Amino acid sequence: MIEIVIATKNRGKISEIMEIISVEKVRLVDLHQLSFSGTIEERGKTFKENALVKAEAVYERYGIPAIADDSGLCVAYLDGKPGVRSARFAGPDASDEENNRLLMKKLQGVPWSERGAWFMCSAVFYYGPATYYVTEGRVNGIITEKCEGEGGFGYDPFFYLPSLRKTMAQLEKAEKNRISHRALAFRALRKHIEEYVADIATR
Ligand code: ITT
Repeated sequence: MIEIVIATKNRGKISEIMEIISVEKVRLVDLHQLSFSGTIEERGKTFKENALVKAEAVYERYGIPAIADDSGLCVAYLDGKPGVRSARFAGPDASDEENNRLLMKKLQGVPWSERGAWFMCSAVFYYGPATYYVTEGRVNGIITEKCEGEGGFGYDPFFYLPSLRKTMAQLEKAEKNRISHRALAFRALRKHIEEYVADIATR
């Protein structure tokens, strides 16, 4: 088995990534299993930069290939914010509830037609010094005024998908993992991981 680390402690992401990129001959371990302590500073201006920082830091620490996800919500009315600061929108250790409350406050009274938003995800597979692949995924939606649904995490209960007539939190896990920004980014990344695994096997 080839071991690959998922360079995150976000349990919502871990469970989704595990399902999206299960690859034969690969054992995925997360940072909780490795008892990773410490923080990785996310100072980048883009999702890609931050995903790369996370994957590289974890690769350097453990010396095994790492995959990372940097993702967030971009709201048109807020000029693309919270964007890369999505996890810290309401403050450094903000909970999902606090972030959602701030989002509702900022969008109070904003009409439906101006509540367009999108989720972005950059995924990185880092498997050698300065050797990596980056992929991206995006999904468009509208920010609701009331939370609906119990699934997912983060901003999901407020992210409405017009084509499915449901919020992201109302989707079954498998359905979210078919259409989400993370699904799109990691499905594209999975091809590179499979090539890497096939390459190792022939050595
Ligand atoms: P790591 O850095 O350890 O990966 P994090 O939660 O800090 O975990 P990010 O910096 O990438 O991760 O911030 C992502 C935030 O964007 C996340 O906390 C949510 O608030 C939001 N987000 C990302 N993907 C989401 C999704 O699928 N559904 C709802 N909210 C999401």
